[in-house]
Amino acid sequence: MNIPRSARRHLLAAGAAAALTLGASTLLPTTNAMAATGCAVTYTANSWAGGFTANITITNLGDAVDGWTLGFTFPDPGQRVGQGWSATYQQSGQSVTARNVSYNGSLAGGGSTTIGFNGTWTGASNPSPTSFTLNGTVCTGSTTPTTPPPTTPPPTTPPPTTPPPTTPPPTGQTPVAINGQLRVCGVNLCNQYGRPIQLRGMSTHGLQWFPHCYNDASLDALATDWRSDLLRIAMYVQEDGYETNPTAFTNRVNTLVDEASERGMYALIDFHTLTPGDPMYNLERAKTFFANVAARNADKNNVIYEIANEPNGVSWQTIKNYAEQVIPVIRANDPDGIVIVGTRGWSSLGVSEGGNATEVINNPVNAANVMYAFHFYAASHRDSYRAELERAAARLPMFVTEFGTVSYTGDGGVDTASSTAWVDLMDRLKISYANWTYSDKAEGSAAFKPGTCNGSTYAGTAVLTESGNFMRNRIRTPDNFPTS
Ligand code: IDC
Repeated sequence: MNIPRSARRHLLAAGAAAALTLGASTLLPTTNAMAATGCAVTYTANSWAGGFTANITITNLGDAVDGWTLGFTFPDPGQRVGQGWSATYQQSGQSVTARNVSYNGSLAGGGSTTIGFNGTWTGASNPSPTSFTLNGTVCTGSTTPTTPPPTTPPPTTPPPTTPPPTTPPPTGQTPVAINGQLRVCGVNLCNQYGRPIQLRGMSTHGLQWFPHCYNDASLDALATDWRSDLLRIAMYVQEDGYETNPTAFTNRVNTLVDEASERGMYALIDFHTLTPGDPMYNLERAKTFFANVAARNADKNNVIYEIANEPNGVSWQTIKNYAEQVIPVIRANDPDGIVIVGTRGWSSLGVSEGGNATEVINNPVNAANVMYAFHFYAASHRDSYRAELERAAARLPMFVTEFGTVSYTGDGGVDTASSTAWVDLMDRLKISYANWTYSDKAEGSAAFKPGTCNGSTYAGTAVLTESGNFMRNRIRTPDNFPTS
């Protein structure tokens, strides 16, 4: 995709410290008028003809606030805020206000939050706003005249993304070099020649727990020894994941996308929601996250977006509503990236909650280039699940974004007979898959023996568990991708 784009970044910093020196015996005032205030704002816009996506990072340089309103003015009358995320927007003329939503209203001193919106513009250019206020305090530096505004972000405010790599795209016989930009055609995943393909690969474990398992040596082994087509990047949202540090987790995901790209593998970005099972709980986080990763990786041809790992305890209609709000954010930034939507009952097409695929077949997501996730654990899910996947795959584009050779707990012994039946089925139907997990956790589903990630050897079979051996044998079977 070649979106004409221009990126602008402005940093505006200021402090309006209500300086009051109080003696030790003075009663401390409790009114807000006495609070120190100040703010720094970075505004980044990716623009194309008539449209743009803006990301705004707000840093509170004053005392903690509970509830905030950001104000700014568009320089051009033709600029309009459209769909926003992580804030509630109002526009009157050229003036815009953005108010916090429930989860980001409390900003500690030094704390920051990122919000964003998709907008439109009609003038000769799309200039960025140059002045911002936070709860009425101007963020322009006017109250600190002796200190010129910094021209680079202070260390406490890292930019929301790392810059795209300058490494040239891979050439030769890697999966990405052969297949290029993928798209959904009918119920299939098709390559740049419009021919159905199957991608076979591995999923990371939670990035918050096993960061040391994803390094140059392990990813080299995945690409060249396992001959994997795909790396699924499992970014938990809860359980000490994304919600604890959105900037750090976003950067970590983007770095792993680059690592997969350098090795010619597809990168499947997994927004790993699990508990709570209602994806709407994370809607604003999803919009913020996907706006960022889609804009950052828009020019790549190997990125696939998985927007909700395993919805559970919610209706298909709720999942569909979520998807129809997140997909436009991705498409505004990366128009041709495939999006995979989780299904009811831990991505079982509803089967694990007593349903079946009919609810999706009769009421599909209203967007193009979309696939549906199916997950299974071979020791827990057998014939009835296989039958439903096969039935669904005749009507819907299916992608097994996660499965285990063991029980649904992620632990226990490998069920070789059931795992073989499953992988044979996926091969026959050309259903792409990622196996849980490329990690050394002491549990049956992990591919590596415990302690492997403390060393430097990942290739070969000496470091593998029974599950790892099984999966390596299946994944490294030659791909036979069509080339015309
Ligand atoms: C499991 C991990 C386990 C971890 C747990 C935390 O294997 O080490 O303690 O998550 O929530 C899924 C989920 C996936 C689970 C996996 C196994 O997508 O996060 O991983 N599983 O239980 N769905 C079905 C099974």
